[in-house]
Amino acid sequence: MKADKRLVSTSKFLSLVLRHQPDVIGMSLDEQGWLEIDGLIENANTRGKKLTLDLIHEVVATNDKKRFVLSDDGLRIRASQGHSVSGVNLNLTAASPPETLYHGTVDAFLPRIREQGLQKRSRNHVHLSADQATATNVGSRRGKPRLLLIAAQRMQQAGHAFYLSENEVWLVDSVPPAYLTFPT
Ligand code: HQG
Repeated sequence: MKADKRLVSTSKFLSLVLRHQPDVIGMSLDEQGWLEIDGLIENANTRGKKLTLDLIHEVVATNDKKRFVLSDDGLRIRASQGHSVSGVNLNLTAASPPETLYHGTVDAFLPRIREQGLQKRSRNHVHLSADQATATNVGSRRGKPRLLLIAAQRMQQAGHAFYLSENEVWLVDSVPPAYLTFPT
């Protein structure tokens, strides 16, 4: 397999295990979302997914969105955000957002978002971006991207907590419709 394909495939596998389904390799995350790397490699290899320490280090270092981090002692790995596994607490501290944040979505979801605001759906948070380009890319995963503006400071002043993940994704519990500006 070409090097980049191998890295993308490993990143997707690590996203699956570290965000969504650690049980695919018979493991579970600790309360802060960490997994022992030795066990991860052993259990992945037992189940036919080739994984080495070098490969993990290469993915962590080169990943386009810096999705994964190693613990200070290098023995554990976790995803910086994007979890759907319940009970994971990343211990993020609340942060002050810029005046406006962005969310990329698609037309099909707009009627419900107008009614309900942004909901976290299967993940543990709603994901927002500080720049339009990133949010547009997120939306384009599903079709023609539609950009929503979030009045983030106004929302925070009204008591909603904002968190910034280690890889600079803004996380909130939900965004009520009153703080959203929709595309015309
Ligand atoms: C939509 C990727 C109907 C929402 C990206 C989105 C991101 C609603 C979808 C990260 C809704 C959820 C997260 C409502 C929200 N009714 N639809 N009330 N509220 N939605 O994948 O933000 O590459 O869970 O617009 O880059 O798309 O995996 O969230 O379309 O950072 O690292 O429901 O995933 O990161 O989809 O993407 P997702 P997202 P990675």
